[in-house]
Amino acid sequence: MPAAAIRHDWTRAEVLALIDLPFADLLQRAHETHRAHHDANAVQVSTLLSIKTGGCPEDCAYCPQAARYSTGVEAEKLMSLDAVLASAQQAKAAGATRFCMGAAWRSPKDRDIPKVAAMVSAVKALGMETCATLGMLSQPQADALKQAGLDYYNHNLDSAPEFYGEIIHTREYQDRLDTLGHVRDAGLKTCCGGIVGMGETRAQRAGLLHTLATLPAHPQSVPINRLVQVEGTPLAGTAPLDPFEFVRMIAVARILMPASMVRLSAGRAEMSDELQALCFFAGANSIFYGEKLLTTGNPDTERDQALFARLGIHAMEVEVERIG
Ligand code: SAM
Ligand code: DTB
Ligand code: SF4
Repeated sequence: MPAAAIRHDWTRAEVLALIDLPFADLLQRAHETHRAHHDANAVQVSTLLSIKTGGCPEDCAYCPQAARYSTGVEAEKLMSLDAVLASAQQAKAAGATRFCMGAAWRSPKDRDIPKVAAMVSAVKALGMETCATLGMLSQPQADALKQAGLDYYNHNLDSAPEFYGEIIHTREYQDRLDTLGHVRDAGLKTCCGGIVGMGETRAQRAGLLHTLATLPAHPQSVPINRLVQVEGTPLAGTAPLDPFEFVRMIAVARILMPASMVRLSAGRAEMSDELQALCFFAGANSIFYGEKLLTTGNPDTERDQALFARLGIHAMEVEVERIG
């Protein structure tokens, strides 16, 4: 099947119609799209490291790192360059090709940028792709990180615009769109997605996907996180999402943004192997690999290696660029 044209003009109604399809119809369409654009048996493998943990001034209702919630996460200082480098070397030895450094900041201070830039350059020198997620960025900050060798910047929209206000009050949706603009203008690749399972409706999940798919450029990487419920956060105790709704989310992301990497992101530790296999079939082709996400657990590397072997999946060497 020839690869269909990549569209940026999806309507909300079209996205809703897709997410509402009978499950088998949706999966068939998603899988066909996946095969037209990707090796269906290759999965990109990234490792996350929290370079600055906890003590965050924001109030994101899902997040264990917000200072205002009692979650047991202690605030720490920015890690040393040596410690970050040692962790990246370990991730590379375990098979990761991309290293993503996360900081619990609302936005970095200008004086933090040279420190993170040094980490980026050192990780890049190992031959790994680099990614950072540090909160809101100004244009000069984005430019400086690009200069240091940063490949990707992760900044999520998190939810549909109309649901966002129920989850976060300390930062506007527009602030996120502005940062994404700075990231694109710096020539960085964008990693942008959201979280599901926060009590949103299916229509609101479609709203998030519609917003992502109608950005000026599709994010090269689209992380779909399933809420990891952490005791002490306002969202602890939220009714768990039907796993098939999660698969629908992956499938519609794949159809709307056919050339992007769709990441089966947070929440895998609580997923069965069968659910993950369904997500890969529906078009997920990227994961976080390694025992920890930022502060919460991820499947251990042996479990992931065994799952890949059972499914005949191989780790992608280096991501192929296909998106303009
Ligand atoms: N502080 C920066 C920011 O918020 O932009 C960067 C790090 S922040 C932890 C990155 C993303 O992790 C959030 O946007 C959210 O999508 C995801 N995240 C945080 N806590 C989560 C949780 N409990 N479950 C699922 N995803 C989560
Ligand atoms: C993303 O979309 N998910 C990752 C990464 N980007 C930074 C973070 C998941 C965090 C899960 C909760 C935690 O471990 O603290
Ligand atoms: Fe802070 Fe990021 Fe957590 Fe929000 S998601 S509380 S900004 S670390």
